Parts: sequence; structure tokens; C-alpha cells
Amino acid sequence: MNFHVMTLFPEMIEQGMNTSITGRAIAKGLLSLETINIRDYSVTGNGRIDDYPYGGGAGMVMQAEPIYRAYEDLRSRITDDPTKDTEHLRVIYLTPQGRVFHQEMAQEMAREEHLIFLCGHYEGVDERVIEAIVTDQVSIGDYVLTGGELPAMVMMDAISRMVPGVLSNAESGQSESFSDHLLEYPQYSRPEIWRGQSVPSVLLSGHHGNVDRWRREQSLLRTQQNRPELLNNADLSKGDLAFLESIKQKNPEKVQ
Ligand code: 6GU
Repeated sequence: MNFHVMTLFPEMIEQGMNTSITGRAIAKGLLSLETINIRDYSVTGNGRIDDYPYGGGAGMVMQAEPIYRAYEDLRSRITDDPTKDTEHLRVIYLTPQGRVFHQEMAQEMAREEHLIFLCGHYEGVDERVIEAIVTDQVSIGDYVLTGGELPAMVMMDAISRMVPGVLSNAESGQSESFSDHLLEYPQYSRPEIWRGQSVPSVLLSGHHGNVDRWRREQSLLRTQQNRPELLNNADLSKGDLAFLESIKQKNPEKVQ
């Protein structure tokens, strides 16, 4: 997986990505990261890359030409032959107007050899360059951020985890939230009693069947309480449905 990020803040991307698990994967060569400073492609020569919006209004708009030149330069580096078909190159523009990112998108994008991210700032990016180069417009949720850098890092983190070898066996062997449309069950470690709070006794029982059943029920309970809409896509057994019915009876005011 080769990530390429077009941004006005390359150091922000480099710092974030060269840390922790993604940093380890980059050092191992499982991932590569290239940042492209859009400012280096300023056409006015003074490093300016934004201008006033036509039609008026507050804020500034990132101009089309610096972004397009940065992209063309990048594209020619990715494919040695510039006439080669680059239709398949994915260019992801981070914007609250995009489709909301989710786990299946991460899984699907992890199969690409290259991913290009375009991070906007100010009031936005000239629509014409978006039409010219962008293949995917993606948002990370319903709130507004100051720029596309954090969303790009969120996406790269989620995608990296799906790249073979990035997670150790121990890290990837864990069952986890969203892989089966259920939230994860709670975890406990030593000591057995912490500030008067005990670990649930079933986890100390050594009875694997009971432990599995308790964990499944905790997953169902959390999902019902925090993200009930996920249950529509979960694969639920008769026992799961009976359990969900039983918690509805007990707590009718708490569940939807
Ligand atoms: Cl992708 N960009 C910005 N600026 N804000 C966001 C976002 C993206 N996703 C959610 N909020």
C-alpha cells in the first residue's frame, strides 16, 4: 500500500503516520507514505494557492491549478509511462460533503496499490479540479473540521490495519467492533479487584462456554444501548434474539 497525501501541512501527516502501528509498518516497508506540499505548486511564484470566491462570501478557496499540477507530477511518478492508463488511480477528496467512511470502505480501499488523498482547507477547493481528478469524496462523520488532514489520517489508519502484515497475529486475531456489526464486549486485566471493583466472576470461572456466552451478551447489550441500528445488519442467532427480547422486557425505557 502506497499512500500519497496532497496537503498544505505535510508535517502533520508525517508526524501522525510515523507513530505507533502505522509507523512500524512504514519502517518495515509494508506501507509507504509520501506527502506532497501543494504550496510547492503555486502558480503565482509567491507560494499563494488560494483566492477569493467568485460570487462573494467569507473565506478563501484553494485554486485549481496548484492542485492539478501537484497531481500531474505525482501521477507521472507513480506510473513511469505518463501515457499509461491512470483511470484506475483512486484520488480521495476529504470533505464533509462526501460519503461517510465505514469499515467496508476501509477493507475495499486496502486492496489498492496506491491511494491519493487530497486535503482541503479554507472554505473549500475549486470545484473544477475536484471534477477533473477526484474519484471518491469521503467524510468521516457529521461534524466540521478545519481541514482534511485528520480525516486522511483516520482513513489511512483504518486502511493500514487491513493490509496483510501490518497487525501482528495477536493484534489481528482479536474479534473487534464492526467486523460482525456488533460492538466489542468489555475487557479486564489484573488486578482481580481494583479500587473495590471486581472483575465479573464468569471471567474467572475457567468455563469457556459461559465466558463466550457472557461476551456475546455484553456485545449485544452494548450494541442495543449505543448503536441499535447496527443490529439490523448483524447475523443474530435465535439465542441472540431471545437475549435481546429479554433485555427489552427488563429495561423497556432504555432500549428503542
Ligand atoms: Cl473529510 N473534512 C472536514 N473538513 N470536516 C469533516 C470531514 C472532512 N469529515 C467530517 N468532518
